[in-house]
Amino acid sequence: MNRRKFIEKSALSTLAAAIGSEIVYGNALPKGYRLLALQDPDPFKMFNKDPQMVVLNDKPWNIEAVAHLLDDRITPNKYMFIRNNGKIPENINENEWSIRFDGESVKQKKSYTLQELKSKFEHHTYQLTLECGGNGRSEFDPPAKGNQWTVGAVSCATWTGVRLRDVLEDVGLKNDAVYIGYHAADTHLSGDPNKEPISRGAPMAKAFQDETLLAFKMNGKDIPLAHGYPLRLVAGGWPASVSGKWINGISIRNKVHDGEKMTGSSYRVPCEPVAPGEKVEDKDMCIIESMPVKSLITYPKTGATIKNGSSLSIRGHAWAGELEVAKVEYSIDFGSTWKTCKLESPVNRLAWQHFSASVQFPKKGYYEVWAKATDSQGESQPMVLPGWNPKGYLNNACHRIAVKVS
Ligand SMILES: Nc1nc2c(c(=O)[nH]1)N[C@H]1C(S)=C(S)[C@@H](COP(=O)(O)O)O[C@H]1N2
Ligand SMILES: [Mo]
Repeated sequence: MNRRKFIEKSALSTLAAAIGSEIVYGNALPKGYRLLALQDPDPFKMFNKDPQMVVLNDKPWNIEAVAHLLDDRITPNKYMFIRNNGKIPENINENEWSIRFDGESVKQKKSYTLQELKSKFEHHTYQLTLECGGNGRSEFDPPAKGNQWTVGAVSCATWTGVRLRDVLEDVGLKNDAVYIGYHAADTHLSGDPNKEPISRGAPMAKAFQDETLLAFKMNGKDIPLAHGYPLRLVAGGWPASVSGKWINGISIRNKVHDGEKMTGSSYRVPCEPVAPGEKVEDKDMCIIESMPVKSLITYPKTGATIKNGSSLSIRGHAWAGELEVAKVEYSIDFGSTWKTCKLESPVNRLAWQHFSASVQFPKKGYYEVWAKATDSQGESQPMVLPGWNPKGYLNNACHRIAVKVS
C-alpha cells in the first residue's frame, strides 16, 4: 500500500468535473483506477437517446429504435439508431478539423478545413434515408453473426452540407477515377492506431449525385457526436455503412475501394441466390449498392387494442433505396388479400415516404396488420423473409403489428 501511486490533484479535479460532484476521498484514489461512475456510462444520457431505445452492444455502441419510436416524419436524434464499428473519437475540435483528398486518381492531393468547406461551396439540405445493411438480421435462420437488429436500424433525418461532387470537381480527378473511399477519426477496438474500424465508399456515379453530401448539420444543428460530428459523408438509399461518420479523408481510387469492410463478405451478398446455410466463397459475393424496398408501420404500436366496430388508423414510412416507392398495401389476413394505403411523394429523392390507411376489422379477435411496399420497378417486399445470405443483410420482409379487436 505504501508504494501505491495516488492520482494527481489536477487529474482529480477533471474526474470530479466529469462526475459532477466532489470525490470526497479523492486523495486516496489509486492511480489508474477507473471510478464506477465512469465505467458504466448511461448511454441514453450520453447520446441523448430516448430510454425506450434498445442497446444491442456497448463495445462498440450499437443502439436501435423500436418501430413506434420512428413515427416522426423527420427522425430526431433521440430515436436515431447508432451503429459503430469502433470507438467514437474523443476531444474533437471542429476549428481544427480538415479533410484530405488523396488516392491514385486525384490530380493533386488537397486538404480543406471544415471552415473552408463551409465557406467555399454551396450548402444543400436533403432528407435522407439511412438504413444499416444488417437491419432485420435477427430474423434470419440459420442465424447470422453480428448485431441482431430487428427493424429499428433506419432513420430519415435532414442533412445539410456541401455536395461531394462540388468538392471533387474543385479537387480535380484523373480520368481513371472509379470509386471513392472514406477515412475517419474513430479508432479500432483493438487500440491499434494503424487499423481503421471501417473505410467504405461508393462508385463515382453515387459520389456525384446531387444528394451525396459532406454534411455538417443534422436536423438543423451540429451533427450529434455519435452520428459523425463534425463532418459526415451522407449517401442516402445505400447501406448506411457508406455514410462515413467523423470523416477526415476521401481517397479517389482507380479501382473499387479496398478499405476495411469493403472486401471479403462485408456488406456483400451472394451474387446468385443460395440455399439457407450454404457456404459462399468471397469471390461469389457482391457489394450491396441500392437498398431494397421496405416499409415500417410506426403507428400504432404492436399490441394495440381497439373496440369492435371502430376503425384503426395506421401510418408509417416506406423507402426503396435509389428508387421511389410506387405503392404501399396492407393486409389483415396474413397476406391473402391486400388493400391500398394512401402514399405521399417523397420530399426529395432518397427520402422515405409516408403512408396511411384506415383499417376495418370484420369481428372481434386477434389480427395482424402487415404492410407491403412496391418500388417504381415493380419489386415488392417479401411477406415473411427474403432470400437467406451468410451475413444476414437486406431483410426487407413485410413489417407486422399485432392488433386485438375486443
Ligand atoms: N467512421 C465510421 N463511419 C460509420 C460507421 C463507423 O463505425 N465508423 N458505421 C457505419 C454503419 S455500418 C452504419 S449503419 C452507419 C450508422 O449511422 P448512425 O450511427 O449515424 O445511425 O454509419 C456508418 N458510418
Ligand atoms: Mo451498418
